[in-house]
Amino acid sequence: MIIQEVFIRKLEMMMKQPFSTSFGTMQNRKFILIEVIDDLGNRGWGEGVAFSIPWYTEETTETSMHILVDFLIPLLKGQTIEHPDDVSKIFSSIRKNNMAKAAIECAVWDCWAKRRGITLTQALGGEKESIDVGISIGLQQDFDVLAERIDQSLTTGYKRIKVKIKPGNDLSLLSQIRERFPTIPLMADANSAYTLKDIDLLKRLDQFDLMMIEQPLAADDIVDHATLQKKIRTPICLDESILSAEDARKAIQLGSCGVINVKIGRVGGLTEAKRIHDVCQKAGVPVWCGGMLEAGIGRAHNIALTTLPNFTLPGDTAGSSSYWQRDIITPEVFVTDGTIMVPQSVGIGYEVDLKELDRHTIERKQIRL
Ligand code: OSB
Ligand code: MG
Repeated sequence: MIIQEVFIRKLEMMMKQPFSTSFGTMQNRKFILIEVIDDLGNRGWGEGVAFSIPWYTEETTETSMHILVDFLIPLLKGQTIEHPDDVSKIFSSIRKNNMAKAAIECAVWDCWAKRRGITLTQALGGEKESIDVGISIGLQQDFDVLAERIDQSLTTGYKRIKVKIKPGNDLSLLSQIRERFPTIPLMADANSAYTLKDIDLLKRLDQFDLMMIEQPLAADDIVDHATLQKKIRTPICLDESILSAEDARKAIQLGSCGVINVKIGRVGGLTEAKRIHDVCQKAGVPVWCGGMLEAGIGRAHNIALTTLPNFTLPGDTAGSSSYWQRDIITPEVFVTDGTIMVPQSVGIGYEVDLKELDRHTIERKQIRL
């Protein structure tokens, strides 16, 4: 397969509600969509998941655009791609910029699956016909609003509830949740808001029987996490700290975590996400698929990835309607009884709604290779 043409769009989509984490609040989602066309006219889609502000990782929508246009897409010129795994090798001279890499790599995976007439799930070696999912609920102004969101999510059947915590909004928040919902599968994500100085507070989180605590310490740390994990019973789940299968191997070897959150964008694409899955599977460490407030195309890639067997814990792939008035794919992603049916048609398995896409497009580029 040879990629002959790449269309890049920048979209701007307003989320139904703002989403707040320990690092900030997001509502106006600006992101990149990539469409590749191969030598037989097959098409594939990928979504860039970087935010407009570099507070989750150093990438932004604009840096992704720059890296894609000036470096990554030109590297594909004249390359014969036997398998989508080749893409990460072609990009190996470019350091990091994982979200930019993943955007185009995911488009190549979709295109390759369509060329072979198979689903993306089949292309990845996935096994599930449906996936169990959870939901991530951002920080709220007051507890009643949060409780109402949890209630709604339980009614939709979400298999676990993730809440965000930050210093000053942790122990009392979790004890209020546990008072109201004593036995629900619950976890908390700190997005790197603590340090080892907070060890006494972090130890006290054990009383809430959380499924795990996600990324309590620094984004670039696996050493302090190992120290912390020895002192708390709650399993640590690493998110920001894991950028590759090598990172996963080292974190597991050090005892820095009991669980890993895999995000396709954070790790540079589906090939690396699969490798992390495999490393964790061999080590007996369960994984789940994280989210980046994606629109439908990113969501579709997450669903396919989650069909791999070691994705044994419910991830953050909530239904389209949790984020968007109207998603850019048809059908939208629906969650019933906390599960999503894995689509059965070729590639990502959803149609892209071009009318809806055009409505949100604020920039276009076309590159012939
Ligand atoms: O840490 O997983 C995270 C959203 C934005 C940035 C980071 C994170 C999140 C979420 C929400 O937790 C995931 C989602 O619903 O897509
Ligand atoms: Mg997280």
